Amino acid sequence: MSMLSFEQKYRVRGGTLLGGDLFDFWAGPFYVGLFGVTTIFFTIVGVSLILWDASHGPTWNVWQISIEPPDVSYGLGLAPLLEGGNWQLITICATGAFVSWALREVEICRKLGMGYHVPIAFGVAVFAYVSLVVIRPLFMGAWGHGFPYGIFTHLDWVSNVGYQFVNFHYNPAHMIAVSFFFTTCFALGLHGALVLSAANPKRGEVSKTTEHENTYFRDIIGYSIGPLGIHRLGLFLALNAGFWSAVCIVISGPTFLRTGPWTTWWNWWLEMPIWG
Ligand code: 07D
Ligand code: 07D
Ligand code: U10
Repeated sequence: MSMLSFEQKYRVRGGTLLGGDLFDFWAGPFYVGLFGVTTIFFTIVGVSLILWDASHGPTWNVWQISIEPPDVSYGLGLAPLLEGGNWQLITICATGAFVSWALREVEICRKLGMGYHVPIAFGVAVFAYVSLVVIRPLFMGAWGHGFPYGIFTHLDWVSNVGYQFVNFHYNPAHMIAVSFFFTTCFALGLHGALVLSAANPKRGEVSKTTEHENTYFRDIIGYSIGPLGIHRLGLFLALNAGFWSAVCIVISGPTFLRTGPWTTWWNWWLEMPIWG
């Protein structure tokens, strides 16, 4: 079957969430859709604002360009464009583009009659971003608590915020998130290695299947989670990594949560009445 007729089979009308047939077509390999148009719109406006802000100096060095959020003294109000107002508009564009992208993913799932797993997974990444630049700043009463949009300056922000809590490693949700990230890598390493070792043997050798994969893990640890199970586990691990990241930063700072330096947070253990 030629690639073109193969693709025709999947290029079905309908499944859109909004706008009916409007934009229900493909441009080359890309499905467009209303949310493709809104993605492109927010991306063009957002990138133009970054370039316009950068054009006011001090540098065109891509590693050093940085769009700073407003000073905390502006609270939750609007700031002048070159004093953080651009950061506010770029944040709206970025959120608009990410949400549009997720909705375009949903429309493609509906066209193909597939589950919504991919948009849900991307939704967790968007949630982590929104937790950094919307939810936490709202809880803390100032947009100035968002991170600056620059390659190196956003690293400075992570380090500075980390040290504001003395040792960010003591944040229990950060511990959970880090452990999920490590476990995700571990699981993907095992899965990639196992599938390649069975399905992609040396020239001339017969390719093995799922039964060999199952048997390998039964032989070594007495249990195999199975070919579908490993993908469920992978998704679970990865989504939790993103989710607990969002939690770990949202609980760092808002005063009503009373989470001071993370090092002293653990005093609850020492202060338990059971020690006498
Ligand atoms: C490989 C998929 C492709 C995506 C890529 C990123 C841009 C930015 C913008 C010039 C895995 C494309 C980059 C569009 C260009 C301008 C203004 C995904 C893959 C290749 N970070 N971060 C990076 C973002 C945050 C942190 C690299 C984005 C938080 C640390 C890249 C966001 C915190 C380190 C980047 C974001 C944080 C990085 C590689 C948004 C906590 C590094 C990313 C929208 C999460 C690493 C110089 C990568 C590095 C790095 C992008 C948010 C921490 C520039 C878009 C505030 C500690 N981050 N980051 O491979 O080398 O992701 O930095 O939230 O060490 Mg970051
Ligand atoms: C936010 C990215 C969302 C991206 C989106 C898509 C485009 C399009 C286009 C390519 C969440 C963007 C797409 C722009 C691109 C094209 C075409 C992902 C996001 C929507 N930490 N720490 C984390 C570790 C320390 C600190 C998370 C490890 C220090 C702070 C993770 C270590 C201190 C914050 C993590 C370590 C410190 C974090 C990041 C080790 C500093 C956060 C992952 C080994 C002194 C951040 C929500 C993440 C967070 C975060 C890991 C060390 C501070 C769990 C492994 C002790 C302040 N750290 N950290 O969140 O939770 O991804 O953010 O030392 O804010 Mg940490
Ligand atoms: C997985 C898997 C599996 C596979 C897989 C994969 C997971 C089962 C079967 C997939 C994995 C891989 C391929 C591995 C590599 C992937 C990574 C390492 C992840 C990181 C990925 C990247 C870094 C690549 C990123 C690339 C991107 C995001 C593509 C960029 C493309 C675009 C920006 C275009 C998007 C298209 C849109 C939005 C809609 C269509 C639009 C156009 C074509 C542009 C023209 C616009 C129009 C026609 C609309 C009109 C627009 C208007 C009117 C707006 C105008 C507005 C103005 C203001 C002017 O598990 O195994 O194997 O493969």
